Amino acid sequence: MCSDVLAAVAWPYANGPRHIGHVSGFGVPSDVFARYMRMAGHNVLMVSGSDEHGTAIQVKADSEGLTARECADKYHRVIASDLQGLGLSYDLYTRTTTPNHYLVVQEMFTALYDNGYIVAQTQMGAISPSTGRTLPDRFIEGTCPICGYDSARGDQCDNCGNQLDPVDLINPVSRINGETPEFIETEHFFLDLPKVAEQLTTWLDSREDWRPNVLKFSHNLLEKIRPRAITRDLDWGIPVPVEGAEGKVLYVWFDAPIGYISNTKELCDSNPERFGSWQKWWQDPETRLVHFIGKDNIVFHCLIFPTMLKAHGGYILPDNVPANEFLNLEDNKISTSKNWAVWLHEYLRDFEGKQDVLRYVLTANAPETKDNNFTWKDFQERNNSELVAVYGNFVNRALQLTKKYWDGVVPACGELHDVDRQAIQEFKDVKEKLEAYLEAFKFREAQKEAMNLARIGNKYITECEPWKVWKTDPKRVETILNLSLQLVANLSIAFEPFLPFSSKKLRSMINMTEYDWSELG
Ligand code: B3M
Ligand code: ZN
Repeated sequence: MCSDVLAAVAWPYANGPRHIGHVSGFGVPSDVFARYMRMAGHNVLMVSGSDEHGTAIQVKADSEGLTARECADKYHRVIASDLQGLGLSYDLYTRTTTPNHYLVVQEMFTALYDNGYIVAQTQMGAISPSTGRTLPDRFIEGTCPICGYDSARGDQCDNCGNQLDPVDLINPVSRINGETPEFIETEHFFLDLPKVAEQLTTWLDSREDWRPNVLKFSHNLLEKIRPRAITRDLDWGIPVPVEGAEGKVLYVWFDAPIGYISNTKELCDSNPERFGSWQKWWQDPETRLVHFIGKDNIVFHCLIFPTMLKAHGGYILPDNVPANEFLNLEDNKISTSKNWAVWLHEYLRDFEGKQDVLRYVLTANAPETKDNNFTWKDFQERNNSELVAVYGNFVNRALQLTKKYWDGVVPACGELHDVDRQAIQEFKDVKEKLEAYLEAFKFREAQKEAMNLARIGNKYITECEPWKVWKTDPKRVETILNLSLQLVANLSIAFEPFLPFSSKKLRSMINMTEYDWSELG
C-alpha cells in the first residue's frame, strides 16, 4: 500500500564542514531509506537544512573573526554542496535563517505559550566576570556531574546525552577566555515538559518496534524530566515573540526541530501540485514521520520536540527514530577540535567519482546498535574484495560474455534447467530478506543481502560455464546470458538505495529506463 513517508533528517550545525561521523549517523541511512521508499512506490519527502543559530555558530564565528551570519552563510554552502555531492537526495535542503522559518517558529512558540505549556521561571545563568557577557550553552564547558566527561557543555553532555544547566557543571570555564564564570539569577521561558510526560510515556510504551537503545535512553530521561529553558540572552537567534522579552532569543534546540515543519511548508508552498499541502504531511495520522539522527540528538527528537508537537495539538508524532550510535575513526573518537576526522569535502575531492565506495563502507560499518569503527584498511578491503571482486566482477562477466557471444544484444531465454531455477529461487529468498531488513531500518544487513545477489550471479555463471557450453550448445548460452543480464538489471535496482551512482551507470550500460522496486525479481 502506498503511504506518505516524511524522512526528517537532522540539521547539521553551520559551524564547519561535515565528516564521516555525521554522514554515517544521519546522512547515508536517511538516503538509503528515502530512495528505497520512493522506489517501493511511496510518496516520500526528505527534508533537512543547516542549523544556523545557537552558540555553536557564535563560538565558531568568534574564532574566525566573522559575524554569526557570515559564518552560517559560509558553512551552509559547504555543507549543502558536500551532502549533495555524496548523493543525498533531499527534496529540500534549506536553512534556519529563512523568513519562513522565523514565522513558523514564532507561531509555534505563541501557540505553546497560549496553551499554557511555556512558563517564565528564574534560573542561575553563567556570565563572564570580566566582560559581563552571558555564557549560555557552548560558551561554557566543564565536567559532567553525571558521567564525569570533561568537555560537557552548558546545555548537554555529548558523552552521556543528559541535559544539563550551566550551574550543574563541575569546574565550569568560559570557552572565550578560560575564566571561571559567575552565576546570577536570570528569568527565562521554560517548556513545561513534565506536563506532557505521562502522555509521552504511554506513547513510547507503544513503540515496540523501535531500536531498544533509543527506547531505553528516552525512558531514562523521561523519568527525571523537568522544565527546560527555551530562551537565551543572546543576540543571534530568533527573537522571542513576547512583549518585554527584547534581547532574548529562542534556544537553538527550540527552533531547529521546527525546521522540519517550516521546510515542508516551504516546499509545499513552492509547488502544491507536486507536494500537496504541508498539513497533509504533519497532521494526517497516516503519514509516517521518521527522524534520522545520531544518538546525541535522541532527547530532542524523542522527548522535547514530541512535547512541543503534543502541546501545540493536531500534529503527528514520529513513527520511528532509528538513531545511530557513534562512528570511531581508526579506533579513536572522531574529534573536530583534534582534527581527527575524514572530512567529507576532502574525501569528495581526493576520491572523485567514488562516492559509492564511501556510502558502501559507511553502511557496512553503520553504528546501528553499538558504536562502530571506520578504518582505511577496511575501506580498501571492502572496495577490493566486495565492490570490485563480487559486484564489479559479476557485472563485468555478464556484460563481457554478452558482448563476446551476442555482440551486446540480449539473447532470448530458452527452456530453464535446474541450475537456472535454483538461481532464481535463491534470488527470490534474498530479495525477501533484503526488503524485510530495509523496512526494519537494518541497513547493514540489507546491504549484505544486496551483495549476496551479486554472489548468486557469480556462482551461476561459474556453474554454467557458458564459455565451454558455447562449443556444443550455443542455444543454452542464450538462456544463461539472458538470466545473467536479468540479474544485472536486478542488481541495479537492489543497489539503488546504497550505490545510486553505480546503479545509474549500470542502467545506462544495459539501456534500462524503468527501475521501480516492483521490477525486482
Ligand atoms: N544541529 C545537532 C548536531 O548537529 C543539531 C541537529 C539539529 S536537528 C533538528 O548534532
Ligand atoms: Zn555526561
